[in-house]
Amino acid sequence: MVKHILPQHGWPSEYVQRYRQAGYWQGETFGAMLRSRALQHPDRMAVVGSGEQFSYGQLDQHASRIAAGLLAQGFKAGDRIVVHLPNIPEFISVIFGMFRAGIIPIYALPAHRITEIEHFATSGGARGYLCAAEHGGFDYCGLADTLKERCPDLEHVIVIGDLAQRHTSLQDLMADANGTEPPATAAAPQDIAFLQISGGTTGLSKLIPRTHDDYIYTLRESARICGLDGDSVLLCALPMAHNFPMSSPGFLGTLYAGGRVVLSPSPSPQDCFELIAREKVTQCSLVPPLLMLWLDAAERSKPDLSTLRVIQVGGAKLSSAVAQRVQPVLGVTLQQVFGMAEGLVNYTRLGDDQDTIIETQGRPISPDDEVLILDDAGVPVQAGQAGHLLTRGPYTIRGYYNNPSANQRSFTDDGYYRTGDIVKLTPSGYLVVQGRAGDHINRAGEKISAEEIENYLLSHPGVFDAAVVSVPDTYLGERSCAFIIPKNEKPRAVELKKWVREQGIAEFKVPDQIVFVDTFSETAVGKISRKTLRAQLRAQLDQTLHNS
Ligand code: OOB
Repeated sequence: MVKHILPQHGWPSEYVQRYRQAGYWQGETFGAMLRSRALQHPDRMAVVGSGEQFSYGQLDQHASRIAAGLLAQGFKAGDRIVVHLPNIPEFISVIFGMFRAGIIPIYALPAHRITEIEHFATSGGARGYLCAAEHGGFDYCGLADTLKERCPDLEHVIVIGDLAQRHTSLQDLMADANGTEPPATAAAPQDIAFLQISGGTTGLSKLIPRTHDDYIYTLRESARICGLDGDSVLLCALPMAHNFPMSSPGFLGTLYAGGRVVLSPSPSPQDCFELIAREKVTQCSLVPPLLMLWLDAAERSKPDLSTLRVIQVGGAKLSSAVAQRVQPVLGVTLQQVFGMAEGLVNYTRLGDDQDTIIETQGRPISPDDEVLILDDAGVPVQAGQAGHLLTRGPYTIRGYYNNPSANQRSFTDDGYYRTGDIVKLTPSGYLVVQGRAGDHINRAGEKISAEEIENYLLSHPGVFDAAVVSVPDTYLGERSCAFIIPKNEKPRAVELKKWVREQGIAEFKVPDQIVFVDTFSETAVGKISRKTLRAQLRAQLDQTLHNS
């Protein structure tokens, strides 16, 4: 069994002191945050979704019962549970219940399947798995059965929904609570509150430890920068487990500000426009491809979006042509967000001039976000030139969870995180994202590791070699293309896609396009790195697209 080290946080003590003195870390925990909001305005609506609504007081009570129920099941502070839920109100009560008991959620996306979940459970040393019985036609209970077979250390499965008979239901768990409150000291502000999932540049995702104090700092500042207050109504259209709709400013930022969160089962314009009109939504976050869908749909159907004030767009690069349409078509202020689950988040500010809002990806949240832009040799670039973005600060992690080899690659000795992004800094201190140095595909905001998909392809008996690269796509931003050198008989493209899908992974990772080649290049095999090979293939593709 993997030994699990639970560092309270990775910041050296002088930084801890500095961030506390500056007032960024205020010694708060999520459990206490919800309690204080519930005491301030118990009857105010906190969450609306799946035909239900919960006030702050009810949410707080549910969280306490879930916390007590989990402890009654035998979980204890510091344990990890993989949380695999769609956009339903229970997502919020469950995570706050866990925060209150000091139990650490590992956030999985609804699109994740057994291979990813098993990886999260093993690499996070999870004792539990919590899912919705069914969602979008997929049987998560079935996944739970396989998971239990494969992970002997996983003791408990908790299921929300009607098909929960085989496992503990959330109702049973809450009934077990017996009115006992976990001690207020179950979680300390500097403890890990949850584990996020990294975009995964190399192989499967890494786990990102975020503390109560550091994350609550981003909520407080994001709520302020995005103009949230007690009257704000935020529509959560993207999957809530993503860092972006969670905290930039997200549903957690909205709860921090005492506003109301409206959960949409899907990000489609049809579902969302109806919810915006009905619930008088004021804010929403989208990835660029969805924004494009919304813009087209709004031009056609002229929906009532009169209450909507701001749309945050991030997760992938937004083109200025699309950015320009936001205000005229939707009648709202665009706010660009360039962030990462590892920490650093940049926003354009609501009062910025149009040029800054359209052409840049914003500036950091904190005056103590340190940003370096370096050339390939690690030397700072000339002002205004593009280079590799490195960062450290009061809410950027100093290391992944239990992963020394990844930490060696991704962090400098003095604690900077190598983001893998290529950026430029404007004279006014705003960042403009130019691209990625790393080999992942940013498909509509979902990050796909080329290496992970190559490994699945290489395990197919008909594949001699495989290289996965990104291709520009008008709708998705980027799509994935797998170059395959067949062994003998060429397998069919559909068969290879089916093979990848059958590895039990999220559908968005299945290659969009497969191209068979005889060889990668004269010099390629065994002589150049996979990274260079991918760059060559990408250049070759760009050339073909350019010529066609
Ligand atoms: C967000 O978080 P992750 O962890 O899924 O992905 C981070 C990566 C960044 O390193 C960058 O490559 C890309 O996503 N990215 C953008 C971008 N926002 C994120 N690339 C270009 N323009 C943007 N505006 O995606 C995330 C986390 C918090 C807030 C917003 C996004």
